[in-house]
Amino acid sequence: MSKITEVKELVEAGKSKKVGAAVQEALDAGSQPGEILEAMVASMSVVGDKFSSGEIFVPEMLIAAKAMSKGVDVLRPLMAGDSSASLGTCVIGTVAGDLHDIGKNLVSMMIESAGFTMVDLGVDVPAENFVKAAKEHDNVDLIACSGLLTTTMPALKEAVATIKSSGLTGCKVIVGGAPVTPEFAAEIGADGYAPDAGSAAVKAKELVG
Ligand code: B1M
Repeated sequence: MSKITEVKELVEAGKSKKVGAAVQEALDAGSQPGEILEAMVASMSVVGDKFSSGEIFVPEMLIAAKAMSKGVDVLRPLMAGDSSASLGTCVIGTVAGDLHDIGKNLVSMMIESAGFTMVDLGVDVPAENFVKAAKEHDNVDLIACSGLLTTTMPALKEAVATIKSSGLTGCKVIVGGAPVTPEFAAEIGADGYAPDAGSAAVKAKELVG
């Protein structure tokens, strides 16, 4: 079995204690960090499909998510790009009612590696907390809101509306997450949308540059 396949299977099985070492072995065997990350993201899709079909339940999803986070911890230092550029500060969080953070963490890592200082508010972030954080920190030019559930899309809308009516002039808002489309992002008044972590970093630079 290739090392990447092993990582994929360990994440799917939620083997948190073994994933870090397997990721390191895959790297040592010559796999690229991006390749390993892609394999782990694919594992989470398998986990999601198994949940949808009733084969597994919430605890198994949670355990798999923890395992993926362990793998990401090993990759994080290798994915950090040239952060010598200072593009300002970005406040990021997953919107109210939503506990999914793996995608948000990847987006945060990529925006940081593009040259931003990140203020990560975590998950289940009330709309007004994005504004509060943006006012409390210096040079916040960007707020990034993640949402993974169709049921929390209204919370994304509320977050954007609250930020836009807060008097934070010049602060751009980017949104994303699996159920979010470019059309929805435009409809709720976001300045930007990105489908994945890599393009979120590109869009972040575009919006602020
Ligand atoms: Co949940 N969950 N979950 N879950 N979960 C999904 C999202 C789901 C699709 C599974 C399924 O049914 N197939 C489904 C949503 C269905 C829907 O809304 N239509 C679902 C559900 C239903 C639920 C619960 C309601 C289940 C229940 O309780 N009955 C519940 C809700 C809890 C809550 O949030 N209030 C729930 C709970 C959980 C856990 C807590 C157990 C766990 C999350 C743990 C954690 O995050 N620490 C979990 C997990 C792990 C998943 C799946 C399996 C994996 C999510 C993930 O991490 N993917 C997921 C199925 C799936 O995704 N296929 C699922 C990997 C990650 C890298 O991808 O997050 O999409 P993603 O991020 C991508 C892009 O979306 C994008 O870039 C990222 C990287 O490329 N992106 C952005 C994300 N944010 C962005 C922001 C941007 C730009 C791009 O700009 C700001």
